[in-house]
Amino acid sequence: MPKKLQYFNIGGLAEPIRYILHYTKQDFEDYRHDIDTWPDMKIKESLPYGQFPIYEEDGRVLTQTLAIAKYVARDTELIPADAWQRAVVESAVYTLFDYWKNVTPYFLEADPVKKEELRKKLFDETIEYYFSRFSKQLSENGGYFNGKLSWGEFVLTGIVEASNLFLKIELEKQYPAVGATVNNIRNLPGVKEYIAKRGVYKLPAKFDDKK
Ligand SMILES: N[C@@H](CCC(=O)N[C@@H](CS)C(=O)NCC(=O)O)C(=O)O
Repeated sequence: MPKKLQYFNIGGLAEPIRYILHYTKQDFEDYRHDIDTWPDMKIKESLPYGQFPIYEEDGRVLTQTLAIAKYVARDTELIPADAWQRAVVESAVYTLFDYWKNVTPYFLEADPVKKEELRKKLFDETIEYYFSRFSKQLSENGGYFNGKLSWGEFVLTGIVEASNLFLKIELEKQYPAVGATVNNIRNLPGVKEYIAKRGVYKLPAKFDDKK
């Protein structure tokens, strides 16, 4: 049974999974739903928890970005052999998602006053809080979370790219150590060719408040 990843026609949370699948040379169906016409309630109600990404293999369905990313990286050098090192990478990806949980309420907020409050906190505090720390950890560990390429740097790259797209910023420029790691991932064999083929993502119109 072929592997299938379902998400929207943007990078978002699926992109680190796509990167890992391409880097590790796994064939999969990269099924993309149109984000502009979402929600399709029939499809949404058919999903285990109503959201993407979902990953299917052998008739089984897996939800949650981090569970999927770790699963598709299994049996490769992207999962550290040592239990402590595995935990350090997991700690990094959970922290990346702690950061990301501050971003989604901002771009989903429709009320301009509430949105402005969220924007201020995000841009004045949250980004710097997390990214100064990610930068430090990467700088102290040779450009990786724990001294060696792992699935954690793929997740970092996806979260940085999604932040750039949805917040209209360039985190790589603000945080050069993060930029160096992201650049490294984007140039890995398999990932590089995939990026060249898929082109540049555009911010979906419904999330563009023209600011
Ligand atoms: N914790 C979940 C979050 C999934 C999630 O937020 N998915 C969003 C896209 S990034 C979604 O499907 N949104 C559409 C909806 O909720 O209808 C994960 O990491 O997979």
